[in-house]
Amino acid sequence: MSYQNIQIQEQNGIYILTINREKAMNALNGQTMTEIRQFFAEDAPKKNDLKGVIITGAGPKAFVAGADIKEFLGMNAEKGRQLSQKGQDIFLLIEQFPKPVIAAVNGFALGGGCELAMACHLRIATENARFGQPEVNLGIIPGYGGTQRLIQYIGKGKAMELLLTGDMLGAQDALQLGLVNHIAPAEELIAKATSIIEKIAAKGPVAIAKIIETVNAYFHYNTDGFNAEVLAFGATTNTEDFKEGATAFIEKRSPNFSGK
Ligand code: DAK
Repeated sequence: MSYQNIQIQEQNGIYILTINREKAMNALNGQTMTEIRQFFAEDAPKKNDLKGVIITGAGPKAFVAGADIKEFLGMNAEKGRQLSQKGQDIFLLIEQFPKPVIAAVNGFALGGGCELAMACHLRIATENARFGQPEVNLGIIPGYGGTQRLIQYIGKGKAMELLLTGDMLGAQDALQLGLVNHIAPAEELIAKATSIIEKIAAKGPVAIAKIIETVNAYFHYNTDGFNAEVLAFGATTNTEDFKEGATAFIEKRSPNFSGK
């Protein structure tokens, strides 16, 4: 498949997947999600030389600033549930990929972007990286696993605060809380991720795959938490608040939520 919204570059068995929608802050629209699925489900498993994958965003400002808000309008509960499930399934493919996947976070990682980074095995960030789940500002909740994975990385108290306030975490705070593994200057970000993948590639591939599988098993996939998120996300997409939140964003004004 030829890709439109992502770019794949290979160097010595390390594949760099760049989300390539710089003008929209690399927001994840439906096509981009389909291409990410295509890469991890179909294309990458066929590459015998693959040592690992680095996911990053085009340009200097954003890793991924969320799901594409402009595609949200016209959502209903059923459609919301389906899209949430589809997104969770795609991010689960990344989390369970048997070779290391590293997020090279080069700016804003918000909403679906923070969820994408959290689905990767490790995160390396630049100083200007900002992490957050601002869905609450739009009157919805995270739908791609954010309510579950943020707790896994930073604990319930801090996760609850970020999810309820929509506040962002800077790179240093994210490092201190364990959301980020390393901070690197922008010009060394990919080199740092590459050197970690090279180190892992020198180990036994079966052991690497099994470590990924068993560490993930600790968190019990498909437990009620993820399913609860799908149902709750569907419910929030069916509200006046969500329409107002998304419209206000597009019209560049503050939302006026009615609570309906
Ligand atoms: N979607 C679409 N376009 C976006 C975008 C987004 N998430 N983020 C930015 N853009 C666009 C802006 O609209 C703007 O486009 P133009 O107006 O130039 O056409 C362009 O990118 C540049 O953005 P700004 O002008 O706003 O740039 P600034 O540097 O001033 O601000 C920012 C950067 C990242 C702080 C700001 O753009 C921002 O607050 N962006 C939105 C952050 C956000 O709320 N992200 C979405 C979180 S909600 C779902 C499952 C999951 C989700 C949704 C649905 N389903 C199952 C249906 C997840 C939802 C989210 O991710």
